[in-house]
Amino acid sequence: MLPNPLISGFNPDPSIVLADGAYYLVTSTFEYLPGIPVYRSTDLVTWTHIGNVATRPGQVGMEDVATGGGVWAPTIRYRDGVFYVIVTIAMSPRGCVVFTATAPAGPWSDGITINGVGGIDPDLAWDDDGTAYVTFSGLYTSGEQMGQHLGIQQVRVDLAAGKALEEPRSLWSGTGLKFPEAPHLYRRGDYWYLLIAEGGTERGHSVSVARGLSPEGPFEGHPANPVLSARSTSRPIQNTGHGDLVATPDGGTALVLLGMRPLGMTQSFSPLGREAFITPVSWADGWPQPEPVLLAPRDAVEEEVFDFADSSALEEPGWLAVRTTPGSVASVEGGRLSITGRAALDDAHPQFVGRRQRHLSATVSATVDASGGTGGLATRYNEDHWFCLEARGTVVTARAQVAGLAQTRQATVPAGDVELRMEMTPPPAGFNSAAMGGDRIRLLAAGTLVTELDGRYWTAETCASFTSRVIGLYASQGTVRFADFRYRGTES
Ligand code: 6LW
Repeated sequence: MLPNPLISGFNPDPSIVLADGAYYLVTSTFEYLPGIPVYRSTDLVTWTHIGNVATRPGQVGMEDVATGGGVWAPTIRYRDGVFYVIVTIAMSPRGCVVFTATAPAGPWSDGITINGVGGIDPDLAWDDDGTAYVTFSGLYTSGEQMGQHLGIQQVRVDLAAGKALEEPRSLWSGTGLKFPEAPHLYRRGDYWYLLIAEGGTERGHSVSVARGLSPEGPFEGHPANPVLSARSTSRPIQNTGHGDLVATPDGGTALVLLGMRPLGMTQSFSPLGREAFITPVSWADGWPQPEPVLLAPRDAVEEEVFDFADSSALEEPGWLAVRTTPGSVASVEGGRLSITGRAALDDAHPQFVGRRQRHLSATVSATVDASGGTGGLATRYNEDHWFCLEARGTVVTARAQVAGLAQTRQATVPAGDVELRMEMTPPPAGFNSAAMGGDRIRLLAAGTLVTELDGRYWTAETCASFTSRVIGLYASQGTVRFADFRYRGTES
């Protein structure tokens, strides 16, 4: 059985391609940079984060993008020795962009905008004669219905010139559930298959499929659509949808897709937001049938230690910053990471560098020297939802920010280096009030508990967020120096 989550933490909208015996998987990153992580595997089990598509701010133009805008739902494809990533840079003038690379670890091209694609979730496919099709979720882009869905649409495109060769044609609208989106188009045997998501990315999320004899349709829906959904079930993986099909090493088919791991009872909360999962697919009467998505956690303890002895530490591809690159927020020198603060964590441009929380049980710590400024360790969803341990001289303040309102607790610590630590664990099982909440969060300074939090306030549901938890280091004023950033996570 393949592990699930396949790639844990902030990794929504997965898209996958098999090229020369290796799998490459990309996910959405919204307002974070670098954008679009590229994960590589040869067996679908062990994955390495080999690089990112958008490593230069100019590729995505997101300096002032709205929270939740930015990089939405990339599709990765491979043709004639070239990797293609097509993606919507939402709420940005860049629109629908195609990036190319010959090496998937990068560097990737500056990207070319494809004019004439009015919507989100673009897919790229080629007919035998080389005609390139962009199939996407059509949206009204102006007027009173702006933002409403128009169903799945398609245009033939000239990739080199960056333009649609026709007005969008409507292909299919799914079964009538809300938000038909996330289309992917494939050829298999005599048929072209159009796989989509519908029902919205929340608990109603579903996968539906249609087929036709031409990439342009007409498409006929599967009689038993949606072919996959976890809605109204007690499965531990919910929100399953937004999938991409791929051939498995044993000659079968699998679907990679997004899902969530809600904690709690009937109302439930997902600290890690939308993660990447996988499920086997069988074929019957020429239709794909994905199996329900089952939990199969990896049992290893994963540990990462950054002592910042290596001045290139921030080039490791898992570091993230908000609307800018990690290297423009922090610098590594003399065994320390330094951040000079200009803004608080509720600013759209915080001086923050962090990494994905990837396990429901995780401990993250850092040693902080706040003799020259104010800063510390923070976990963020967005500007309005974060918590932190903020050091300033010998005072450590725990701040919990929800919907823009803050609660604080203070502790006094000895002068000099202080260890700040966050511990997250799932709630206890059982029929009690603790089991109804989110994960348990303990915030410690110099080994002493400063406060405990109910993690439900930093979940995809409560934050109404497309993103997930990112944990890291920040400064809001002066220069704060950090050593020894540690992440330790386990699912057991
Ligand atoms: C994405 C849409 C969706 O574009 O959420 O789950 C949007 N699906 O397909 C943002 O990730």
